[in-house]
Amino acid sequence: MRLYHHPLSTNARRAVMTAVHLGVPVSLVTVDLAKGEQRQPPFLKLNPNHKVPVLDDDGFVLWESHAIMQYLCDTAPRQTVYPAANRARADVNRWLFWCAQHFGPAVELLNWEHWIKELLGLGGPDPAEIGRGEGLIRELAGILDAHLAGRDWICGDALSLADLSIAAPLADTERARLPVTALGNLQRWFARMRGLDAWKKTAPA
Ligand SMILES: N[C@@H](CCC(=O)N[C@@H](CS)C(=O)NCC(=O)O)C(=O)O
Repeated sequence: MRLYHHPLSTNARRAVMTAVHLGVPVSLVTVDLAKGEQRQPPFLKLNPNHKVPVLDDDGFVLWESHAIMQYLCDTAPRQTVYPAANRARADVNRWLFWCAQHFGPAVELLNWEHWIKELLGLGGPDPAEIGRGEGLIRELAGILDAHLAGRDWICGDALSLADLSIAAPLADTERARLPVTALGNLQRWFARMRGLDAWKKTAPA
């Protein structure tokens, strides 16, 4: 399997972390986002949305990081991070959708305003957008922090795709200046995530 990624893409990192955690062998292919390789015809044929990650499993091409995480689990019969039981799986799915729909995009907004925009020569930060992003993160990270009170993991009593998904964008805490550092439950859980092999092995060089 080939997994197209970029080392600084936390959307790609959640898919790469899943592969590493499961021990599913993937060859990583770096897409040079700064040079716009994702908008060139060869990559657009794989993903018309011009985004990483993309998985190519012997010609079966899959985009969207959460779909890739779930697919990787389905190829690993003894995996434990995506439970089979209906309610346990629904609980994990709930957090994956929460991350895809709410948390991830709010982090992306602050990444964009604080450094990506400038890197691409598209101007400086917009204070109104920063205020909006910070408001979203305060609310969402507050919900996660409250949920993590007295828990080691987001779902049940073991690591799941929910943890891998939501930890990934937190790698940008400093660069995106996420207002999360005072949230004790969240920080304790995030320290646990940073201790995982899958986290350490996927850290950008
Ligand atoms: N919802 C997508 C988001 C992917 C995404 O936004 N990828 C970014 C990097 S973090 C990207 O490739 N951006 C390049 C572009 O939009 O041109 C997923 O979860 O896979």
